[in-house]
Amino acid sequence: MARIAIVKLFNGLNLAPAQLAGQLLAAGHEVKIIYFKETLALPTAEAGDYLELDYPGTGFVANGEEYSVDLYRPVSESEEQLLVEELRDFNPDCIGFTVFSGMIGLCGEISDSLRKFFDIPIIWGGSGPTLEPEKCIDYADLLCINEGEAVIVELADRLDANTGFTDIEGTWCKDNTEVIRNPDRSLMALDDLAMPDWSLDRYVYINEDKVERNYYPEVTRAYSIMTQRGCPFSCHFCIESKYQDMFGRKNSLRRKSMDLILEELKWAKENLPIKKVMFYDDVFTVHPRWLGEFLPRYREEIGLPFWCYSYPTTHDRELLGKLKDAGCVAITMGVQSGSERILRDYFNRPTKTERVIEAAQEIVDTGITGFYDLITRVDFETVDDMEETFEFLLKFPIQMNTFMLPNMTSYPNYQYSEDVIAAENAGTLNRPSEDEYEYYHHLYLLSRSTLPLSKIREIRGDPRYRENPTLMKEYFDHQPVMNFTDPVAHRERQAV
Ligand code: B12
Ligand code: SF4
Repeated sequence: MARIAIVKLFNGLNLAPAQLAGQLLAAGHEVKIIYFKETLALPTAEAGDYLELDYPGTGFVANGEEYSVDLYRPVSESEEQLLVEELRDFNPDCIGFTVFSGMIGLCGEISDSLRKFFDIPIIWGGSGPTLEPEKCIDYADLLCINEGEAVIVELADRLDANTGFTDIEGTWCKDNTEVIRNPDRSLMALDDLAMPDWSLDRYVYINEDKVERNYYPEVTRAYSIMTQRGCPFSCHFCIESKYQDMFGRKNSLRRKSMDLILEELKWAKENLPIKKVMFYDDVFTVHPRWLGEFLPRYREEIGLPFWCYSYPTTHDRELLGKLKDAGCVAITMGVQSGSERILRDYFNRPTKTERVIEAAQEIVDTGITGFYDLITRVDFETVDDMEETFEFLLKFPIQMNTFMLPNMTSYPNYQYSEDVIAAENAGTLNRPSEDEYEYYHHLYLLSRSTLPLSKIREIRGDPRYRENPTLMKEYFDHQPVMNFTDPVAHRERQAV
C-alpha cells in the first residue's frame, strides 16, 4: 500500500482530488487531501492588498462594480509550517498537486519549499501541466498529462513495488536533468472510475494560520457531479477545444452508465449534508434520449433539486419540461457574445443570436430559473460588436440572470489565445478605448434593468450618459444573485 498526499490550492475545483482519492482507495492505497488557502472575490478597487493568480478573473457585477475573483492572501510562514506538519503526520510516499493554469507560479513556490522537508516524488496534474508541460516540469518530478486516475494508481503501485516510475504512459518525468516524455494514455471508460471519496476524515483545510479537520470542500452544500467528460462543441476560448486538438475528438465525449451515476448520488444523499445537486457536465442537455430515461429515474430515486448547464441548440421545450419535472430548478446557458461576428469568427460558436434568445425564452417559459454567461473585453471586439451585444441584450429575456459579466481570460495555448497573439503580431488588433468599454459595460447592465425599453433607448441617446456612464447606475438591478439554485425574484420589464 502506497501513501499519496494530494494538495489542492484553494477551494473551488473539488472533483479531481476526490476522484483521484477514490481511485487510489479502490486500488488499496491510502490518501490524504489537503486544501490549502482560499481565493477571494472583491471589488477590484479594494484588491490592492491581495495577490492575484497568474490568469486572474475580473468582471462586472450587477451593481456596475468591477470585481476581481482570483485573489488570495500571501502564504504565511505558519501556514507553510502547518502544511509540512500535516504532510509529516501522514508520512506520504508521494505528494500530488492539482494545478490549473493560474496556479502554476504559486504551486511552483510551494513545491520548491516542500523539497526542503521531503525527499519523495512530487507529481503535478490538472489543466496547468496538461497545457504547459514545459513550464511545469521545472517544479515537479512527474507531470500527469490529461486524465489522472489510471496514472496515479500506476504510480502508487510502482512506488509500492519499488519498480521505478520514469516510463508511465500519460506522464512526463524528470530523471536527474533529463525530461522523459512518455506517450499519451488512452482516455478512460467512465465506468472504470471508482466512486469519488468524500470521507471527511481524509480532508484537511489550512487557511488563515489554522487547520480545519473533517473539511467538506463545498460551500453551497450542493453535491457536485459530472456524468460526462468531454463536450460536443469546440469553443476556441475553452479547454475542451484544446483537449480535442491534443487527444483527439473521437470518443472524447463519454458518459457514465446510469446505474453508477444514481448509485453515487444515492450514496451522497444518504451520507452528506446536501440539499441539491450540481451537474457540472459541460453541457448536460446533450443526448435527449439518454435524459428521457435518466430524468424519471433521478426524480424517483434521488428527488433533490438540481442545476445544470445547457447550450442554445441542445434543448427544446419538451426536454426542458422533462428536466423541470425531474427537479431542475436552475440552468446556466452560455451566450458569450451578442455579436454573431465574434461568435462565428473568434469563438467557434456559430449559433444565430435569434436562436439564443429563443432558447432563453424556452427556459423562462418552463419556469426554470435561467442564468447566462456572457464574456466581455473580448480582444477582437469593435464598438460595432459591443453595439450589437447591447441590442442583443435588449431582446434577451429580462428574467435571465447573471452573476457577473466576466472579462475574457486568455489561457495559454487555447486557440483564442493563439489568435490574439497572431493578431497582435500582425498589428491588426484594434481594441476599443477604456472610455468605450466603460460606456458599453454600463449599457449592458442597464439593458438588464427593468426600465421600459423606451427609457433605456432615451438614455442611450443622451450625451450626458456617454460623458458620465456611472449616471446609469441608479437604474441597475441590485438584486444579489449569489447561488445558482437560490430562488431569484421574478422580474418583468416595466411597461412604457
Ligand atoms: C466544474 C468546473 C468548475 C466548478 C467546480 C465545481 C466543484 N465543486 O468542483 C466551478 C464553477 C466552481 C469552477 C471554478 C473555477 N474554474 Co472551472 N471548471 C470546471 C470544469 C467544467 C470541470 C472541472 C472538473 O472538475 N472536472 C472533473 C475532474 C475529475 O477532472 P479534471 O479537473 O480535469 O482533473 C483530471 C485531470 O486534470 C487530472 N488531474 C487533476 N489534478 C491532478 C492531480 C494529480 C496529482 C494527478 C496525477 C492528476 C490530476 O486527473 C483528473 C481526473 O482525471 C472545467 C472545464 C473542463 N471541462 O474540464 C473548468 C475549468 C477547470 N475551470 C477553469 C477556471 C479558470 C476556473 C476558475 C479559476 C474560474 C475563476 N476565474 O474563478 C475557478 C477556480 C476555482 C478555484 N478557486 O479553484 C478553467 C481552468 C483554465 C486553465 N487553463 O487552467 C477550466 C479548464 C475551464 C476553461 N476556462 O477552460 N470550475
Ligand atoms: S460548449 Fe462550453 S464546455 Fe463545450 S467547448 Fe463550448 S465553452 Fe467549452
